[in-house]
Amino acid sequence: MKINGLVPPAPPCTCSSRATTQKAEGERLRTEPVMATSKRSVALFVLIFVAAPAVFAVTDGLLLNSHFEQGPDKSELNGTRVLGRYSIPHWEISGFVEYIESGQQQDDMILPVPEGERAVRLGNDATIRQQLAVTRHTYYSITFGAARTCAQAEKLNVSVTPESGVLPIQTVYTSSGWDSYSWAFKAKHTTVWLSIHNPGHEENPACGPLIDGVAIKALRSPHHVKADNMLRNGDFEDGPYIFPNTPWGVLVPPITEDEHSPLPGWAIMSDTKVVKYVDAAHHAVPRGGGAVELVAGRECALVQEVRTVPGSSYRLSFSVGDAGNGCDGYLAVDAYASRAKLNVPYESQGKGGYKRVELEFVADADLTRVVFHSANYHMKPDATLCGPVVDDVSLVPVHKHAARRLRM
Ligand SMILES: [Ca+2]
Repeated sequence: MKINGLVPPAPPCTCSSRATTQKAEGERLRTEPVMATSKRSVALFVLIFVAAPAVFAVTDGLLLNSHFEQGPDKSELNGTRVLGRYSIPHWEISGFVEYIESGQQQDDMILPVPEGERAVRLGNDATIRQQLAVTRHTYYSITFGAARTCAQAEKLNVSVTPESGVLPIQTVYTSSGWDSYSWAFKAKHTTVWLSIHNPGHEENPACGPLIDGVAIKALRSPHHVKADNMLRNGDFEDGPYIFPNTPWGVLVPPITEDEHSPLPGWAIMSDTKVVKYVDAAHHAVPRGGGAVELVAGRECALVQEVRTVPGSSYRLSFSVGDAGNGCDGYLAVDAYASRAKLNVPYESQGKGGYKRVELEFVADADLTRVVFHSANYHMKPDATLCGPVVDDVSLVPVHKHAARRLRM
């Protein structure tokens, strides 16, 4: 369903967005999945292989040459610019694409490519794309690493025909300058092109974001519900792929269609800000493997709409905590359901922990919107945005037998 309109009015952001050119922390994954092999005859396979670029059969994980470690021949480069459409193995490019290695400079700025690594930069109207073999009608999330370079309001257009989404990447959420972004689609065909395109038109045609690392993960249907919870994916156990060696989670950008959300069931309401999906491997997560960190104050809300019976009572329960990532201080989450509102203060030491809270309300419509946002803006000591964590959200009907008996 499409969720229209925004939640409570948000004040302008008083925080500062920033781009840095420091080295990325941690090592990046270098393993590559095995290319698909056809079960048909070798001759047929060779014929297909020669006629078209290899189609990558999707399993959860990295795409082929996802970190661009295999680069173009020197003869296919003019400086850093990649000349040929097929010069980068397993990718097809168009427009002003640069092949960037660590240590390369632009003017007086060192591009934030980690030591020993390689990445591509998408200049004006540049596109990289790879063909994927997927399962029809299945939902998938895409995760990719991006770093903003010179332009202020950089955006990326991610598409799998016929769906596309424009992801704002102007705010930087890590001290390394690299963020992981997610996007989702439902496969309409068995073979699809995944494209990442910079729609920008800067004066300097080379100005544009760096891309490094592209992965895919099949998602559970956004319509899946458990017997004991009216909300879908209330425990956030289903979410986008997280690179095993990135300790900073994955950003989920604004998405008003919960049908195509990297967090199945949930919409992200904002103009340009995001929520962060965090995993138990790198964060303190209240329960299970995943949770959501509300990193953008009141400028971004996590929303789900659920069918309710007007006049009936419901109980919304959820956990509020911190991700154990140094985000300390007086955090708070504002929760809304129907006309009820609850402000949940949480004093964070930045080391992990959470508390359970409940909000009872009477539905006043047949669709009730459940909304969470951080009540304030917070920053970690490294000046990156952070906030409270929400997890384990449950909505159940409350049967008021006593009240009914009184009325009889
Ligand atoms: Ca969870």
